[in-house]
Amino acid sequence: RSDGFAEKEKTLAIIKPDGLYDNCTDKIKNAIFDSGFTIVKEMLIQLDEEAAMSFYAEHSSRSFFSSLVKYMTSGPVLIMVLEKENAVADWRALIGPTDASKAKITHPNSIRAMYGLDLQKNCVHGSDSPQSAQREISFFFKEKSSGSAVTEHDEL
Ligand code: RTP
Ligand code: MG
Repeated sequence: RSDGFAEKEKTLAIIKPDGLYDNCTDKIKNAIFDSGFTIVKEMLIQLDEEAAMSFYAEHSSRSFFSSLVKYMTSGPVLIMVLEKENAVADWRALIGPTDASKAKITHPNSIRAMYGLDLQKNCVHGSDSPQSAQREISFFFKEKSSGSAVTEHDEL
């Protein structure tokens, strides 16, 4: 754009059960704000098996799928919509590689390195493309009239 206003983009972030359980929420949120994101929506929920399976449907044939569903339903998760210019790629860069134990060596300042544990318990999720971001945001924040994949929730 020539008028000096950058186009904003939205992405979906989740603080996973291990991130909430270990009280890393405030530190993760500080990293989010320090990197220039705005949290435009936020919702604390307990995923049921059906919602977790549906959210991660792309991985349904993978060997780790049932373990992933068990992990994501093991406690509450904090769903957030983040907004800034280049939000999708920038959030992925900030969280670091999937395997938190490797991230501790290769990307020590990333969120997964600092607050995650291993390949599964990596404390946060980030949409992997603008298309995924759109799909994932509407998965959790559909208009009430059309019904959401997640029915009961309290918006914070
Ligand atoms: P996410 O979708 O949660 O942001 O993570 P990601 O893109 O970095 O990684 P992805 O391949 O989409 O995997 C989704 C989540 O599944 C768990 N996982 N376990 N081999 C394993 O045991 C394994 N691989 C992946 C992780 O929790 C990962 O974030
Ligand atoms: Mg992924």
